[in-house]
Amino acid sequence: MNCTSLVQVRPHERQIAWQELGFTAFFHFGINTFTNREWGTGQESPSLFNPSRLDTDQWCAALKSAGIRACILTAKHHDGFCLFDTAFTRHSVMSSPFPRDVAAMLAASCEKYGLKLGMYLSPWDRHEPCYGTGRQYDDFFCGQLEEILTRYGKLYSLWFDGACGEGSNGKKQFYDWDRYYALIRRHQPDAVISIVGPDVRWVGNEAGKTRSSEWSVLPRRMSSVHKIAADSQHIDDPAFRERPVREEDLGSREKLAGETDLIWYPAEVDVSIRPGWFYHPEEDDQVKPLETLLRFYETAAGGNAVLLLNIPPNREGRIHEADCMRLAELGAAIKNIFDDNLLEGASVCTGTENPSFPAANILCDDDSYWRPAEESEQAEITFTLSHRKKLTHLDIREQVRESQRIEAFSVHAKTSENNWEKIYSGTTVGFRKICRFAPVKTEELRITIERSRIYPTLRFAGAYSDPAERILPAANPH
Ligand code: FUL
Repeated sequence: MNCTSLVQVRPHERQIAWQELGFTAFFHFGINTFTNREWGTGQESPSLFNPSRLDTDQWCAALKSAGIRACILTAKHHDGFCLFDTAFTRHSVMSSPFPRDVAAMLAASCEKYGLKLGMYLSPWDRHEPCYGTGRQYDDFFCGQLEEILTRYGKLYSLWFDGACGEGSNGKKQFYDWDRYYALIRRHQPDAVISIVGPDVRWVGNEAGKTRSSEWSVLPRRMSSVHKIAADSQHIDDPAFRERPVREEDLGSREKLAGETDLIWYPAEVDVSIRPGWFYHPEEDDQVKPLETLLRFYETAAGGNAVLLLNIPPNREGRIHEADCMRLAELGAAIKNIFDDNLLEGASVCTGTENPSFPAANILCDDDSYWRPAEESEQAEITFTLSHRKKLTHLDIREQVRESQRIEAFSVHAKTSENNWEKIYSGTTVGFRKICRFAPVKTEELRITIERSRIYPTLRFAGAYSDPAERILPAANPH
């Protein structure tokens, strides 16, 4: 496909709304929390589910302290135990010593704290006797899905993972995905369908790694349910989390040259704050360090992806204080870096002005944007700051409503009269690219766009300084 066709591939508004969230959370909570396992067998007794101080407000407050804007609840994991009041099985909270609809409690807390809510409903169900029967199980699953879609207000994401094994009867189910998707579109047209779905792609690992070139324009076959299932996790193997990302180049111009059918398919980075997805008391001292989490944020939310950070509630039904402390530290670190945009008050020059898309738009954090007057793959944008400042970060964003176009860019800072130093070079930008570089003092900053599809766009640029001048652990080894 040529570039003219590539840039015709553009996001749906529901994908833009999802990507704008940037930093989101997962809550893995359920019977596994009480059995200390990652995957339940489906044979667990609901009597085990007994959180002593369950407090979904506390979960939401912890997220808010980190600047997280949405969360996804494991309404049902592979063991089939439901955290919600379902009419389709007795294997739920309603048969437990804590007979309350946890999904409803979380929905109320999200409303109170201004967080968006999404749901994880595992199609793989190791408890349900009709699993593996085809139509009968699809009816059962759609019944539960419809409950989820109609009772908890507006949802932003329905999250389906690719794990698909045998049921308690030894049978495997072939899911009627098209039927599930149609139900979601009917009840929640603004929600994205993630991972085994057409709207949001799994980045390919559970280790918090984003590709250095993360493309959102990809071959449609990437979203085929067969391909997703074949590529996803089938075994509960901790080594899996460290497996290298499959295929580094998914969407370069060269890679897409022979393709005929493309879609907008942005990446999500799901990773846990602890080693496991569910809470295990022995992992209380293994909450990831601040620097690691900050790197996840900068390389995922700032790498044309969305960060989905898992924070598992404990057996009390609360977020453990170690995780709470780390989340508050992370929120403070992000604020300290990104709250003060040092390009405010700067002037911006792009050579020939385009009156319909002026350069000044780059300084406004809204939907307006800049594009060059001519159809040129290259461009130079120079910012003159009000005075000399120390910088450690540049945040740049394309107007993805015009597709993803930038393929290579570099950043230079004027460090003295006649001396421009290269401080960063990168490839893709997309929705948001955070560039971190060694501290530099400068009054002038230049972004050189070296290659793009037809012409580049820029919706926003901001420059920042990390007061702590942290050195983050290595990112993107691939
Ligand atoms: C995987 C599941 O098997 C894990 O238990 C976890 O829910 C993760 C987010 O998705 O495929």
